[in-house]
Amino acid sequence: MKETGLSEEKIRNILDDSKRQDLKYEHVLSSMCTYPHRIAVEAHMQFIESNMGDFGLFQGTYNLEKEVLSMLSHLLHHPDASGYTTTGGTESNIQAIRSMRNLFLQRSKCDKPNLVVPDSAHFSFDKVSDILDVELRKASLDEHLRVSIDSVNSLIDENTIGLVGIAGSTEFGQVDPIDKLSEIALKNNIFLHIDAAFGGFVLPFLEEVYKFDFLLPGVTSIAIDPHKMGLSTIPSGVLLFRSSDFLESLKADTPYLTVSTQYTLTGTRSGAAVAATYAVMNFLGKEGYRKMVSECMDLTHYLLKKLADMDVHPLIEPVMNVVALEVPKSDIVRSRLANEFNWQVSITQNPHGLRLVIMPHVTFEMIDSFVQDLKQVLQTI
Ligand code: 0PR
Repeated sequence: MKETGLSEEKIRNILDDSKRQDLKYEHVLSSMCTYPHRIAVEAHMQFIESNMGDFGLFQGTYNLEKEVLSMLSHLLHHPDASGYTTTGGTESNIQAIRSMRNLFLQRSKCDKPNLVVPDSAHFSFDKVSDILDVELRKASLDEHLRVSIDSVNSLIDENTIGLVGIAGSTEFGQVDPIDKLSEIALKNNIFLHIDAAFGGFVLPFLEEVYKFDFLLPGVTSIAIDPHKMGLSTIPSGVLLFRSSDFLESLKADTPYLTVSTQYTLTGTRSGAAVAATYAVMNFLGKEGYRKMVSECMDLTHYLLKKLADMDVHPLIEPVMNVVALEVPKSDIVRSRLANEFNWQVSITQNPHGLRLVIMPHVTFEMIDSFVQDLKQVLQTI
């Protein structure tokens, strides 16, 4: 830091310059985030100093958080759910598994607890394993890239604290057979966490019905991220538990704050993101999200039709607005698209493919132009 501060003008120039170096979403087909809704941005700015880590000081924001939790508990079919707003899917997954582990260890003696997750689980579960010292057992996928129930069953033993099911996998946008996972969890008397960080704001608004939430009796917790398809600002995740016992198992005493207990992983938490989520959910309503999801799906099908004309096909029929394509040498294709045409796409690992996420910032024009550029790359690969 310099001894004497810079002028406002100088700082603005530096910031403008840095902002110009950031990619515009108009070139991004790899991200699960997008421009937040303007009403979310407005609310975020209005509550910019609000700290949910000491919510006794910010009673108004705290009431907004309660409203957000209530709206999502209803959406996910369990009005009595308890939880809190997190920084996103990673924190929600850590806290969900931490509570499972704590409750499991309260009732059973066990040296090395393990957790069964699909092979398609987000890398946040590797962090979970490291932080919580819980062994991760990765179940294989079936030909539709959903977790194989036989594989899950084969990995469970007396030290298994629970299972994870994914409702919208990061790479493929696939939904695991959560009804079957729910039955297995109940049969074995273990917990079941659903990672709906991406799919939580998609599945309830699709025409086709997918059972993935608390309607299934074995589901004990759900992660759902407003900062992905919820159009809220970053950082905004939500973690919901079927019963308050889970939350209680995360309790820490905070005697000198305005509230004497905390259940969260972080201390200081953004109240701005809470207000943003409240604002956008109330502004759009279910109708607004249904329209947004339907537009993303129309674009997804438009893209697939154009790609089929070029003999490029998806690895699985997309369930949501995530497309994994069967493309040879996908890593080279990805870097050529970036270097020659300024497109950001990503790749899938297993099986290899080219991955596109059709977020609300994507337009028909973007797809036309991307497909044209992809065609050129594929002709010369
Ligand atoms: N669970 C699932 C299913 C996810 O897809 C993600 C993130 C997480 C958990 C973790 O969420 P947080 O990153 O909010 O903690 N999925 C995206 C991914 O890893 C996150 C992302 C978003 C990455 C935008 C890049 C990007 O530009 O691809």
